[in-house]
Amino acid sequence: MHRSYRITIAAAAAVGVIAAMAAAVQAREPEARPSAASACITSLTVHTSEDWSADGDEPYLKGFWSAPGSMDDGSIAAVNATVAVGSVVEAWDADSPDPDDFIGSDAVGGSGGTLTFKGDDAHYSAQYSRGAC
Ligand SMILES: [Ca+2]
Ligand SMILES: [Ca+2]
Ligand SMILES: [Ca+2]
Repeated sequence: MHRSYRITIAAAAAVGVIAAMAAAVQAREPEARPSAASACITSLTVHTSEDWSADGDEPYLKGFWSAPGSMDDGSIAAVNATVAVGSVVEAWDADSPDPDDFIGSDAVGGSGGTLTFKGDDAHYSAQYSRGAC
């Protein structure tokens, strides 16, 4: 009688721990949800520059990122910007004094991938992954 009483206590304690763990998992879920609708643009690559100058282009992603300097063919720059899934990203080459050049736009998908920007005889791409940066 004494032994079975102790086993019951242990079982009740184990159930209590499992219930607490389940509650903790449920409590975390609402925080994880918004990142499912976000993506992280990790890098931008200039495959073919628009400018003919030796330095290459001065790329920017309209509204949230500019290259730290000029980028010639084959250059890769870190971006690390969080964007919403479904948003359309525009890539431009900054020029002065003549107007900036629109290279292209692409939409951010839900599972990561590559944004492709092709126009004005130039070609850029950007890598992105699922979730916020
Ligand atoms: Ca240009
Ligand atoms: Ca330029
Ligand atoms: Ca121009």
